[in-house]
Amino acid sequence: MKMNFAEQIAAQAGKSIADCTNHELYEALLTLVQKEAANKVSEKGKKKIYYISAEFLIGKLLSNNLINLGWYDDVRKALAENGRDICEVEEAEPEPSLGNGGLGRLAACFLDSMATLGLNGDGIGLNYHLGLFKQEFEQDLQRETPNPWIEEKSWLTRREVTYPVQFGNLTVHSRLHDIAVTGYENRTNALHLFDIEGVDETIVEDGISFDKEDIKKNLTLFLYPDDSDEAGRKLRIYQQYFMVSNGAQYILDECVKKGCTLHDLPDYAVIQINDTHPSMVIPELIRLLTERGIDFDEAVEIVKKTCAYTNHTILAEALEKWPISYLKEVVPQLVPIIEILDDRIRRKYADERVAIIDRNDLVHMAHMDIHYGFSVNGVAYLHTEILKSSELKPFYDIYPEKFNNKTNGITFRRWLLHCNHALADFITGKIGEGYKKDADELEKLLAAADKDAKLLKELLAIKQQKKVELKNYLKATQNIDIDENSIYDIQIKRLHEYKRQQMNALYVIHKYLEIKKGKKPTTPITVIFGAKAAPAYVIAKDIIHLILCLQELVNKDPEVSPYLKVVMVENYNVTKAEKLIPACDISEQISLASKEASGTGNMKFMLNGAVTLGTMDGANVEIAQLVGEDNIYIFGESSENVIEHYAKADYVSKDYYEKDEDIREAVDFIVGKELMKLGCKENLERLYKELVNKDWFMTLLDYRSYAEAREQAYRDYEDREVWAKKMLVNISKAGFFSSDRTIAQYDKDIWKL
Ligand code: 26Q
Repeated sequence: MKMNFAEQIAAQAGKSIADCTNHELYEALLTLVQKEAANKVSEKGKKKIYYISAEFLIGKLLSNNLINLGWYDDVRKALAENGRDICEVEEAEPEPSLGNGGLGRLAACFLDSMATLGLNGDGIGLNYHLGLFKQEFEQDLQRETPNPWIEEKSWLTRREVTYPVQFGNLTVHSRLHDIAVTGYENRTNALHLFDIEGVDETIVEDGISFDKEDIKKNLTLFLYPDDSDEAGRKLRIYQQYFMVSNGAQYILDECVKKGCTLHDLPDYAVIQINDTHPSMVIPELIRLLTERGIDFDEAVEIVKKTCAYTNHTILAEALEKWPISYLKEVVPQLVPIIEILDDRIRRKYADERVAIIDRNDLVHMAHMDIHYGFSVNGVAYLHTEILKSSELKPFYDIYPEKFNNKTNGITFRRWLLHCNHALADFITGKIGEGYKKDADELEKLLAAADKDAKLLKELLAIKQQKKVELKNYLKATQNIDIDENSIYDIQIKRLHEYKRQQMNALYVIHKYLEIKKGKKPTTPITVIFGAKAAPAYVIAKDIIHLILCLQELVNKDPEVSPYLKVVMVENYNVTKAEKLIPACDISEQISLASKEASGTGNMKFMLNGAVTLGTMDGANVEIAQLVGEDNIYIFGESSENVIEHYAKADYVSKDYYEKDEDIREAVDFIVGKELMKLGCKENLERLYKELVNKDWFMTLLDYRSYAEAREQAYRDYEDREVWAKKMLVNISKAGFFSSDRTIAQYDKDIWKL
C-alpha cells in the first residue's frame, strides 16, 4: 500500500505536522506502524519456535519498524517537506531497557531475523516496568536510578490473556502485553511480555532500592542488574518462574488451539532456552503436561523433544545454581519433579559432576537443560570447543550428538541500515541493494574498490562525517569537547574484569605519562568508554571510578588534552551504541582469551568499518580468520595457555608488576598523587591491590603485547589509504555475522520449522 504519509500522520495526530510536537509525531507514527504491522501477522506454519529469555534488549523501535515496513524514506521525506526532522522524532521515543547486555541484545537481533526470514517464531519474556537501572555519574562514581520507559502510549499492546501462577500459598495473576516484531519486508511476529497488574513503582526509594519481599508489587518492577556474577537471589527465582509458567501455559494453549493433542507437542513447538534463566520451563512443562493427563514418563519424553538450550558463558560464577531450599520456598510444586529428574540421572550415571542436585543441595540449572533438552549450543566456534573439551566435557562424553555451535550474529537492519544511513547508501551505490537481503553480497565491495579509485576516499569521508556527528553529540549530551581529527578508540560493553577495561585504562595512563614526558602521538587519540557495572560489583565500580578520574585529569590538563582525551559515556545503552559504533576507528575487544563466549559488539564495529584490536577470544577468532591478519590487531595469550595457567595456578601478577617498568609505572599511578587528589582513596587503593596481588583475569600478563599492538594500529592509521583498505575489508567480510545466517542455522539444525 502506497500511502500519503503527510496526510496520514496529520490525520492520526489530529493536527498539522507543523503543529505537532516531536512526541506527538512519534505517537502518530507508532499507531500507523502498529496498524500496518498487524496486517502482516500470519499463523503460517504448524510448528513455532518460542524463544524464551529473561532479557530482550530491543532498543527504540520506531525507525527500525519504518525500515522493515519499507516506509522509512517516504516518512522522512513527508516530515522534511513539513519542516520536520525524523532524527528529532526518533529522540522522542524512550528506549525500553529490558536487557543487561549481549545476551539480551542477541535475543532482539534473533527476533528481527526470525521475522525477516519468515519463520513462525515468537519471544517470551517479562515486562519490567523500570528495566535495567539508569546510570548517572556523581563525583566520579556510578549511581543507579530507576529507568521508567512505559508511557501512556507505547509499543505494548494489552492482550486478553492472563494466567494464574502459584508460588506456595501465593497466587498471582498475569497479564500479557505484546510487542509486534516486524520482519524486513516480511511477516510480523510477536514478543510476548508477561506482567502483573499490581506493580507499584512508588515502593522504590533512594536510587533503586525497594522492598524485595513484596512480590505482589515488585515482581516485574526491575530487571536484575547482574551481568553474570552477582546472583540476585529469591526475587530472581520468582521472576524466572513467573516467566516460564506463563510461557508454558501460553505455549500449550496456543498449540492445543491449533489441534495439538499434547502427545504431539514437539510437532507444534520448539522452545529455545536462552541461557539458564528460563530453565525451570522444563519441570514446569512436565508439571503442566501431567496435570493435563499425560503420564510422567511420557511428559519427560515430550519435553526432551521440545526444549533446546543455549549456553552464553563459561564463567563458573555465572552458571546458575539455586539452593534447593530456595526452590522449596518459592516453587515447591517443582521440587519433587526436579528430584525425580535428578534421581533418574544419578541411577544412570555415577559421575557426580553430571548430577542435577549436587552434594550441597544446589540445583544446577544447566545440567537439567543438557539432560532434558535435545540440543546444547555455544555461541561462537571457540566457545563451543571449550564447552566440549573442558567446561561441559562430562556431558559431551555422554551426549556428543546434542552439542552444536551457532556463531552469534547481529541484525544488519539496525546495525547498518538504521544506525549508518550514509554508509548503507554508499554501499548501495557501489553494489546495489542485494546485500540487504543477502549479507554475503557485501564481498562485492572488494571488486568494486579495485575498479573505483575514489571508493576508499569516499569511505573515509563517511567515517569522518560520523565522527563529527559523534563529537557534536558528546558536546550536547555531556559537554565534552573531542577532536574529530583524532583517532576514535572505543570500548563499549558491560563492565567486567574479564572484559578488561582496566587494561585499556592502564594504557591511557601510559599515554598520559608519555605525553607529559614530551612524547606526543602523531595523531591525537580519543579513548571512549561506555559501561554499566552491576550495582553490587565492587571492583567493576572501582574501574569506572578510575576511568572517570582519568577523564577529569587528562581532559583538564592543557599539556595533554590536545593529544589525548578520555570520555566515559554516561548510561551506555542501545541508542548510544547506534551513535558510537559508526564513528569508531578502533574497536577494543580485549577480553582474556577463553572468557568472552562470543561478543557481538565486535561484529557491529566491523560492519561499520572499524578495525578490531583484540585477543583470540569469542567471535574475534572468526573475525580474524575472515579478514586476515593484515586487517585486525591480535595480541595476547592464547585460550589454551590461559586455560593452562588456571589449571596450574601459576600466574603471578606481581612478577609482571615487578619486572616491567612501564607496567609498574602505570599501576602505581592509580594510587599516585595526581589521581588521589581527584578520586576516592578507598576505591583506587582497592583496585591497585587487586591488580598487583590477584589480577584474576591476567591483565598484566597481556599488557605488554596489548600496548604494542595498539601502537602498531596507531602507526598504521597514519597511512589513510592503507587504513581505508582495512576498513573496507572489514565491512566486506562482515556478511557472515548477519543474524539471518545464524537464525537460518538454528532453523536447519535445531528448530526444523
Ligand atoms: C545470573 C544469575 C543471577 C542474576 C543474573 C544472572 C545473569 C544475568 C545476565 C547472568 C548472565 C547474564 C548475561 C550474560 C551475557 O550477556 N552473556 C553474553 O552473551 C552474549 C550473547 O551470546 C555473548 O556474545 C557474550 O560473550 C556473553 O558474555
